[in-house]
Amino acid sequence: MPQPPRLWTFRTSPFSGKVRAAFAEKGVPVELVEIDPVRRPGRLRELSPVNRVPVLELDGIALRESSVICEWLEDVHPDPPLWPADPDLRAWARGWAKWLDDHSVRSFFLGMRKMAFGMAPDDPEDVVERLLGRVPGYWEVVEDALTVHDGPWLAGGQFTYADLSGLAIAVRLVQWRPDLQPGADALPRVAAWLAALRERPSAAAIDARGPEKLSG
Ligand SMILES: N[C@@H](CCC(=O)N[C@@H](CS)C(=O)NCC(=O)O)C(=O)O
Repeated sequence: MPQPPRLWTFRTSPFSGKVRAAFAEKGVPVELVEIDPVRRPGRLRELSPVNRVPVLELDGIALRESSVICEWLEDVHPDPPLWPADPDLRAWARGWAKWLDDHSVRSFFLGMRKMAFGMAPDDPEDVVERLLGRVPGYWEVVEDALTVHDGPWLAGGQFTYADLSGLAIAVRLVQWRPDLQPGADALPRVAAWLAALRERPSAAAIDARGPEKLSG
């Protein structure tokens, strides 16, 4: 019997949260394997030599990189589609998914992680301020992006993986750093987009965790 897909994650990992939410958007059940991010179980490195999550363990293969796992999900469970059918719009949405992952999500979560768990020896003293200080400027970029297809989502009327890339930060921002939220007066589109993301039923997946924590 084929083994059901198992997703290795930890609750506060944004890239894991994106994948958990993608499964929720598709209505596809997935077994969560919760890891201790500080003392990672040895099995994780066997599945993925880079020792990072998320990892999707399938029958005989392990997939890593959140965007790649989402591509697998899209291929295997095409409905409802989470990319636009139009190739131009799809490429546009892919660009925003990547930009959000590489900039807003990375800066915010790396800054928060360094604040909570400490800096690396070679980090500049103000690394946390530098990382978190980029976030307000990123909201201005997203405000402009949201004007292109007239919302409510980045690609217009269809919710896509580009929006999913903003889901973890939308949820954690109000929990951890409400001061970094965009103001509704200055940046109405992005403020509305973040609020709409938090209203999505799949937003609950950002706080989901597996039944027991595996530790190394
Ligand atoms: N580009 C990767 C990033 C994965 C990643 O950085 N995962 C974090 C948790 S969100 C991690 O495991 N970090 C461990 C580390 O930095 O050692 C993806 O999208 O899956």
